[in-house]
Amino acid sequence: MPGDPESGPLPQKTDFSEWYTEILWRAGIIDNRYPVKGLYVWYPYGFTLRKQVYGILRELLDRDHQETLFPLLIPEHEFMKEAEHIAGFEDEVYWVTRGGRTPLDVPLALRPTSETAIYPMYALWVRSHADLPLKYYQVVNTFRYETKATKPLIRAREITSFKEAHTVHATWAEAEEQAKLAVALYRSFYERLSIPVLVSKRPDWDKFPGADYTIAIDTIMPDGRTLQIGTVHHLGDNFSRTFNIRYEDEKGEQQYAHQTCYGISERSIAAVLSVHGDDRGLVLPPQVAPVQVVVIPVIVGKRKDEVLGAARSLKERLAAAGIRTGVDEREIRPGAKYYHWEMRGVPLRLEVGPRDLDRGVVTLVTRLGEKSEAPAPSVVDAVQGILAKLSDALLGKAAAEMRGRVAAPKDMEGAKAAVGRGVAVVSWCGARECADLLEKQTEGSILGTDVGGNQLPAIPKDCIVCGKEGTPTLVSRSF
Ligand code: P5A
Ligand code: ZN
Repeated sequence: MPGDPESGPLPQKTDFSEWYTEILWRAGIIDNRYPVKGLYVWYPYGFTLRKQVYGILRELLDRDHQETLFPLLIPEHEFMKEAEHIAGFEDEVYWVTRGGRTPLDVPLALRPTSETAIYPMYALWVRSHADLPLKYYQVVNTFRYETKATKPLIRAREITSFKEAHTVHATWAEAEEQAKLAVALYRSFYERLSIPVLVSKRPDWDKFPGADYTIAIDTIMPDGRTLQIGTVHHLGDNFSRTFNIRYEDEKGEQQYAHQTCYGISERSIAAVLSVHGDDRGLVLPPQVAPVQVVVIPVIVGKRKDEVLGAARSLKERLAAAGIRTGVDEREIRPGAKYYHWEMRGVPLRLEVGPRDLDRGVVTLVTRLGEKSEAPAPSVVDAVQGILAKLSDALLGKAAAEMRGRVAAPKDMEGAKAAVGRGVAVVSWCGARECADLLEKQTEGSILGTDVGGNQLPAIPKDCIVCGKEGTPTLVSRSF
């Protein structure tokens, strides 16, 4: 059973890998026992969390994008059209080659991402400059035959929650503008999850296959490794030339379109669990917690009915105010109930017992351990206030932790130490040889160059390897 309280203490979060594996099933998020490597099952509680998280993502996208849905299967001849794209994904594609016992005339790829499913259709849809810009997105499952160690939500072979947006524009500059808007959108998404991020431009050798450039969003996990939790790609006219996506401009001439695409997966949920969780389990931001408030009737002796009645009416009042509330009426010790809901990350616990009833108050305890009391009649206001402050507190706490893991080392030895704990910010001139040496000596890899908005510590301008003028560059070990 998910979250069996008899299953012993949760590993300390200092052993992040153990903690992560345990918390997923103990808190009822993911079951990793499905008999295909890299495929995982969402428990209902985890699925509800997913719904909340993707609700925020959809809300942000729906302001100026439209949702659509394309097929899972891509014919081989479309998939094989864009040379760089193929080279980047060829080793990761699952192929469907048979229908029943009959070999298929055209082998079908399970989409590892949907450029080659979507763009042949865009070629039919885009006719004139009046059709542009076009901004569509879909939330689908994609398949990647990952060869590195698989990990639930982080490196799956079936990515179940792949949000991919694909936009089309008249000019390169307009596509660049869209890439900036997409980065801003992802920034607000992660702010709504109380997750601090680092935004950087990936080095050329690490960009998305077929893109002009890639901007990545990363966060730092509790073990100091970075996790890429979103990417924005400027595709230039590379795909439009391959798939013949053209529009008629105002002068009546045919022009190739310019494109962007950007994606987020269930790694966003891995980040929520990992960044905020602690030694007692999950700590879910109120914005996305499936249960925001749990009411615990503290039942002793004769006044059971009275206490239960009060707990239920509290729940009704909170639910009526739009707060996702549960009551735990099970006949077990209050301590066991506290443990149960703490593990699942419920942001706020309300306790009502005979003494609270007599005094006309409710006791409130946040998941961060802050205890307060509110007069029963004004409990809805009190809860709303506490939940709002908790979101800010979680972001503040996580941002401080991240700042503590981003260092500006003086020399290569310092850079290596910084990479061991998190991210080193060093100056790099852009030369591949300097990158190779930097990566070798720090035992890390270049995440990317600063694109601003990261509040990085100040560093000298000269490349840490060769001394020529460079750009602030992030180096880390990544998932
Ligand atoms: C952008 C959307 C793309 O595929 N095509 C459409 C572009 N980009 S990407 O960088 O390859 O993937 C987007 C994000 O998906 C996450 N991700 C994964 N999550 C879980 N399991 C995986 N195996 C996996 N691979 C990629 C990353 O967060 C990535 O930024
Ligand atoms: Zn250099």
